[in-house]
Amino acid sequence: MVNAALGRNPLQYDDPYSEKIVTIERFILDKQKGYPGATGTLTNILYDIALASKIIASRTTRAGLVEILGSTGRENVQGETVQKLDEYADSILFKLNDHTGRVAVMASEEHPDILAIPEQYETGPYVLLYDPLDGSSNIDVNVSIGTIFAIYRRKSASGRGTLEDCLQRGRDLVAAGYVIYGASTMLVYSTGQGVHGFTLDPSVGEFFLSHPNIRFPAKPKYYSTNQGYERYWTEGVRRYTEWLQGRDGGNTSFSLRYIGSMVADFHRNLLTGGVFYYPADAKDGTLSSGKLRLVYECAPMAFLAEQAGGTASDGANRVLDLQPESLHQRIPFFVGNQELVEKAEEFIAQFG
Ligand code: AHM
Ligand code: MG
Repeated sequence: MVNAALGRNPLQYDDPYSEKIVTIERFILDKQKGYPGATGTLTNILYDIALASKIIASRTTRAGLVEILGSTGRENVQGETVQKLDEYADSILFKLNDHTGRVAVMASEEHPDILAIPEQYETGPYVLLYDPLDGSSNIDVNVSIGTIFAIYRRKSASGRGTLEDCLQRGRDLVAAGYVIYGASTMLVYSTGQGVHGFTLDPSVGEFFLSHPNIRFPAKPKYYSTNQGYERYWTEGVRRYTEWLQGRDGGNTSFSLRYIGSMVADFHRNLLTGGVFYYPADAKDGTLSSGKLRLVYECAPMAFLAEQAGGTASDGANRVLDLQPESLHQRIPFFVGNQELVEKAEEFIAQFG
């Protein structure tokens, strides 16, 4: 039916997919056409991650109903209690990618060392790193959680992949993304051609393109941080926070939103504009490097941020330029609208 006032069909929008329903498979294949010579290997890894996230989503949405909820009583390499849903997500991601011949090696936030491809399977050209369930302290209280993934080309020539394959700079990422298990499940990813979001229709088990070409809005609204730790922060981070609140006499005034699941905090800020930070703190007496892991959490989110017109910093350096020294290395992390991240760097450079 034509909308007389607009003179056009009300279902027509300006994006190129307005007249068709685009599944994630179709979209990834369309994007692959932009890379002549592409073999489809990366495309298939992305399919497998989308499939893994559907399986994980089906469990997370039933978390209160099945035996899966609760702690296993064991601790992971960070000394945190591992919950069963973390283990489930971890094993699904591994099992969907270990036998395909597309991946040389994997690494997961839940394991201290790299995850070798089993001997009976062939290896492939890519490296897959993931945080299977980020924000896992929120599982038991029905708050959004997420999966983060990062894909690199292998550096080693052949055979089983190595630790060096896993310790690459974020600027060499081939693809990265996250899945948010929230009111709906969304997969957001980039292969370096912008950031695109897909929403899962659970009734048909399919992701549909819902957010093409996501960009940070020009006027950011939120800052997100665990302000309960303010007394452990450095002078620069405290003053930066006062600036965000307009308490330093300036005219800025951002609202505070903090979920405690980085994927969910990042996702909200990506859609509404804002900055997320988990800075260095002295909770344990000496100044730490923060909480978030460069390889599993910060580098992939930094890649997405830059692809969406934002940026990410450790307070002094571009995150995508950092060379990881170990798999579980933590860094202070500031990510979001470029001007807000740069402002944090200014305060830290001036006050420490
Ligand atoms: P996790 O990977 O063990 O879940 O930890 C990472 C999470 C982030 O999602 C979140 O931003 C942060 O931990 C919250 O930490 P805190 O409770 O100290 O604010
Ligand atoms: Mg995590």
